Amino acid sequence: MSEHILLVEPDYYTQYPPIGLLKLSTYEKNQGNSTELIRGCGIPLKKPNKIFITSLFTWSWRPVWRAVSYYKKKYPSAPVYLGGIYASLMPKHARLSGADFINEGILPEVESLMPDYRLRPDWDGSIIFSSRGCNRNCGFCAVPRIEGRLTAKKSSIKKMVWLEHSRIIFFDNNFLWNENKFDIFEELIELDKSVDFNQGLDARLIDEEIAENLGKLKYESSNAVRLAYDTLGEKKAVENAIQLLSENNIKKRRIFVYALFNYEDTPETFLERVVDILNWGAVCYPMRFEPLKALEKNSHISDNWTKEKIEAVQSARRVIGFGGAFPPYKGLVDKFQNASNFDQAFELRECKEVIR
Ligand code: B12
Repeated sequence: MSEHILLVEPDYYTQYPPIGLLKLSTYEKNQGNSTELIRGCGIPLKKPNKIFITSLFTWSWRPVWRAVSYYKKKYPSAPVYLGGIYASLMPKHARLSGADFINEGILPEVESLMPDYRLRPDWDGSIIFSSRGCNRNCGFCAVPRIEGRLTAKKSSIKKMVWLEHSRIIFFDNNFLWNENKFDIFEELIELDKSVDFNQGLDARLIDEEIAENLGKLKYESSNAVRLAYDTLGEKKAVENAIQLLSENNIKKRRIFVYALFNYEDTPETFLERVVDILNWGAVCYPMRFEPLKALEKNSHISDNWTKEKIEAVQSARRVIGFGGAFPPYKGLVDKFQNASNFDQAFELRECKEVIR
């Protein structure tokens, strides 16, 4: 007998549709079941036989708990399944929500299915994992814990693109490690939709051939490619990648470089990376480290940092930055470059007009 499955996206802040649930919806429909998607605690059109709740950042656990207890109370006979990032990283904590089943990690059987975008007709972008996992084992990243080493390497993504969508968004953790990437580049060039490598590209893997392919793709307006400069050990690789991209049709000002801070760095080594990025002509996007199992956002302060110094970076992003980033505007470059130390670099005496 066919079942009705209620898919619940808890009402935390999110910029993307609940892609895991949309894949589960297709899976369930293929089994002859019906589905409906609800955000937060609402009233479904039909009484569900099963309830699937997803989760995202660990610090967004409260809305997840709220959803579990709301639906358990409303439909005591329907089992509640809880999956997603928080459930995978903190299964013991997630169990305390009262959910009947906790799903850790991904579900390989739904991974290659077209997400059921009919449930989100307002959304205009095909979200694709052309691979899962990552072969690097960076201590600040949760991916190896949830997904392991690079797996599920697709050589074609065409069938994962929804015809009506104008953009393609890759959630891959390390797109360039997939040996089938050139087949995917070919498809992307043919598809001619705008592309977003949402999680950034590994600068250490960018060579002439890859830069040439990246240069042939269409990107969204403000930024083209995102890279990361997490430690000073990556200096040469990031500089080289920016250079190669700029020789291949991608303007330096359209390259966003994430600079991790509040991890094992110090304020001074962070400043060195900020100055490097701006000197290379790219946009610097400071990225505050959050521990893998943080239950509160913005509360962790690493041994080398203080609350005041972190606040100085965040204020600078707000006051003299643009959209939280530092573009290589002359005033900004001069300010950071001429500072003799971190405190001077992030002091906010000048007004925004001077920086521009
Ligand atoms: C896209 C993304 C973003 C987007 C926003 C995502 C969004 N939805 O709004 C952007 C780029 C903005 C972003 C920002 C950040 N991100 Co981010 N991001 C991701 C990424 C790539 C995917 C997250 C996602 O949406 N997944 C959708 C999921 C749930 O769908 P799915 O994976 O297909 O689901 C499968 C399973 O989970 C399961 N499943 C899911 N739901 C359910 C339900 C049931 C019932 C069942 C049975 C199964 C199931 O089955 C599915 C199919 O296999 C992950 C890394 C990753 N590979 O997952 C990091 C990740 C979530 N981000 C992370 C971090 C640290 C950040 C930042 C803090 C970085 C920073 N320092 O600034 C910021 C914070 C932003 C904020 N708002 O607080 C960490 C989170 C760690 C944590 N403690 O929670 C992750 C894990 C990456 C990492 N490197 O460690 N991020």
